[in-house]
Amino acid sequence: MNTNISIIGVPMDLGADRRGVDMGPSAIRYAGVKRRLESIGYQIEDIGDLSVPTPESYPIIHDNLKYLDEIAKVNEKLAEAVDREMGRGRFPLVLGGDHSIAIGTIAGLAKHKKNMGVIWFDAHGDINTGETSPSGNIHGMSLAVSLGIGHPNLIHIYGNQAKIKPENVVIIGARDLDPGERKLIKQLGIKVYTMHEIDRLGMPRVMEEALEIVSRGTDGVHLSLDLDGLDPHDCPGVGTPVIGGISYRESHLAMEMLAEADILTSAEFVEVNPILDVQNKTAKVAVALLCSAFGDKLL
Ligand code: HAR
Ligand code: MN
Ligand code: MN
Ligand code: MN
Repeated sequence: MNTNISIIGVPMDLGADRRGVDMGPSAIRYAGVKRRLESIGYQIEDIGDLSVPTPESYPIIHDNLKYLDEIAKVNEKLAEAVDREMGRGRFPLVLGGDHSIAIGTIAGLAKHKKNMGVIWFDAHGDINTGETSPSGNIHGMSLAVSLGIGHPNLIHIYGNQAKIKPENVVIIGARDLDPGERKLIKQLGIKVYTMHEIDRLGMPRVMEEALEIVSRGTDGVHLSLDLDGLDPHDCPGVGTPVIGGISYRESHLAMEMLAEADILTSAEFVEVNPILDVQNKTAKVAVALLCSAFGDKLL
């Protein structure tokens, strides 16, 4: 594992309805992300937060793609930052912010990784388009956009083609998929481990299979971890909680197995909403998971 990590904060909340995820990067820093990673042997450079416009200062122009132009601009800047840190040989660790920032993270990574594996850990598929989205919130579209599907202003961010391929993606923890998302997932043949598969197979088997899929023939693996993938009992501080999620220990096991496989080349932790949280619990879980993903051992 690359021991030089660059933290990039993205206080983005234009992609989600509920305000508060803009405080996510700050909450995760407060929970000790730098200190904890340093204590297990990593060199951390925190490059700070990108600047993100305030929703109150801009009108919603497209109801089915809210804050399209503003989100596109921030993601362009994020892609540049990720590209730059990768170019410096560092591991980009992006802290959100709502999940629309995956568009920029993945676009930046795609400059360096032509055949990247992606683990999308989430209660949701985030594979809507402006046409299928029930909300118009772009955080529910970022996986589709990265696959080259969606509004031209989004899919053309920092490069023109699809940034990732469907056969290199696995979704883990899904339990709230919209009709249009189900259709697209089937069309593209994306491997999804819903809560049903996690219950039936158990997390060890799910991760063994998932790791095999994302590492087969790929040149790197990106972890896009939405904290709402976990059960709201353990992560109450998320904008769109869905009951019946991955447990605290199951999610740790997933991260530990990922660390053992030693394939991770970038990561982002998103959707932490301190306003809805209880004593920064969700940010603390994010930091604990992050440490497990970076190889922290229990003994
Ligand atoms: N599928 C719904 C939509 O597109 C809700 C998804 C958004 N929630 C998230 N993303 N936190 O994972 O509006
Ligand atoms: Mn416009
Ligand atoms: Mn998400
Ligand atoms: Mn989600």
